[in-house]
Amino acid sequence: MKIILQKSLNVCLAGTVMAGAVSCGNTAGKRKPNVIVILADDLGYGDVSGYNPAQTLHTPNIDRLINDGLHFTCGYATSATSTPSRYALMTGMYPWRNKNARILPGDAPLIIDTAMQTLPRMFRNAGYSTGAVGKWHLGLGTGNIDWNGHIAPGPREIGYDYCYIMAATNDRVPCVYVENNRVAGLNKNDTIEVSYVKNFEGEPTGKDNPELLKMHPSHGHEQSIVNGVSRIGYMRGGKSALWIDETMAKTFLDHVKSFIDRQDSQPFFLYYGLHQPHVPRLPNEMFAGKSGLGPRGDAILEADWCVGQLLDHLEAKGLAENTIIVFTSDNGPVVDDGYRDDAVEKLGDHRPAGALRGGKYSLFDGGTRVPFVLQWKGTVTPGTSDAMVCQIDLYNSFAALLRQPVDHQKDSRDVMDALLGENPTGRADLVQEAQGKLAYRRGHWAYIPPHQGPAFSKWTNSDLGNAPYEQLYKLDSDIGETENLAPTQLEKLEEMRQQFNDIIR
Ligand code: NG6
Ligand code: CA
Repeated sequence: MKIILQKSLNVCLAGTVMAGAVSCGNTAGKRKPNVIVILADDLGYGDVSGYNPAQTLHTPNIDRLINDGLHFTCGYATSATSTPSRYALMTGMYPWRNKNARILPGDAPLIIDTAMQTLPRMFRNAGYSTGAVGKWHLGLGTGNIDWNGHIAPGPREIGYDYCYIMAATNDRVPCVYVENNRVAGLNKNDTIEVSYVKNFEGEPTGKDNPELLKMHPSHGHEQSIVNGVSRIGYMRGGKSALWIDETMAKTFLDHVKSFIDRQDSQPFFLYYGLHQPHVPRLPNEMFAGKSGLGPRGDAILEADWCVGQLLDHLEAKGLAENTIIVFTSDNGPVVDDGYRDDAVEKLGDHRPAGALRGGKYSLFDGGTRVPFVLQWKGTVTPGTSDAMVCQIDLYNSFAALLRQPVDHQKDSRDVMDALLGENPTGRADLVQEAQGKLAYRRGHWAYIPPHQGPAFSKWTNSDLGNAPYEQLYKLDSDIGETENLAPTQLEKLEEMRQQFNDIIR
């Protein structure tokens, strides 16, 4: 298959570019493939039924991607939280090289240098039209944003032609959508004010006015109230533009579809940041009560529906075969992430991280090993791959596929042959990050250096991976990282420590 594929790409991509389309040998007018990256928020390795056929939660549409594509058993986010993980995806650089790549508040400045070569810019250079819809969480502006004016820099200033985003997370203010450089639908006289320091005079908060809440916090999340849910941060005004959590999925999906519908002669690259199943979990009534697992499970069903709607749309437009879809998640799963939403009570036998240890925020594999699927209908043979691939690799992998310069200064690796199912190994190693702390994976081995901090999070009820001693696990025989081999496998330990230090120093 490799030979056929390489040949077709050579013919195709080295062909004459005419009005943005590539003339492809005798298939004149055939275009470069469109590329869509769907990034779920806090979806775990065990949350997708295609990865765990025995589980009760069914994700039939993500399973469509799996059945018609290649799914990776060792697909990674770089980080166990959103901002750093998205930073790596967008830039191809390890987030721990940038001290600002930590969970950002909703009024944080953009943390990507606007002069940097980014994933969307790489696509743009290859002749693509680029769009970002959904969760952003990489900061906007340069500090002191005026939410009533021109909001920049943001996605458009790092390579996206179009964007329709939420600034940070669905539990952080401002609870409005930003379309290109403005708050969408904002009425002129309806001024928005945002603060992460203090409340605005006379405005209710979750802390002081719990009677106004339809969903109550379990920890944090007790500041401004929007749509009956108290959030992180304070905001006032902007009533004309406030989002409604229950229609957020449809809103983003509609903008995804209309972005696709607007495309003409150019191929497109679309980043689609799903907001589910991040807290607060308020899926549309279509999904309420449907999973039996409470709002977290229902939100996963809603995310799955979004994927199905997108696939149907591509099919209806005749784009199913010439579109590469990568589906993955920004970090591992969490059950209680700050709201009393029944996720713990209704979890039953469901294991969001599957057999992996830890979850969101963790240095164990459950923090960063996530569902990771690539579908390219008609080109990539469906199946399973054990190759290690990471979201950070999308930059150099797609650069190589599209005959753009591969940037060897980046931490991104060209693993396109693994992504297409032609190489069983993928990247040699990966530095994983959780809350600013690092761990290291090479081959089947996982190494966690000594870290200060709690071993266990009582808030999220999960292992964080901190220990005052070194940890070494052999993942092929111990996927759940239960037996620390550091005291016995001294040679391996020394090798792992050395290789890890060579990268981070
Ligand atoms: C934490 C929030 C959590 C979530 C997370 C970011 C509290 C107590 N916890 O600080 O709810 O918002 O930040 O999640 O406030 S992420 O997926 O965007 O990284
Ligand atoms: Ca996340």
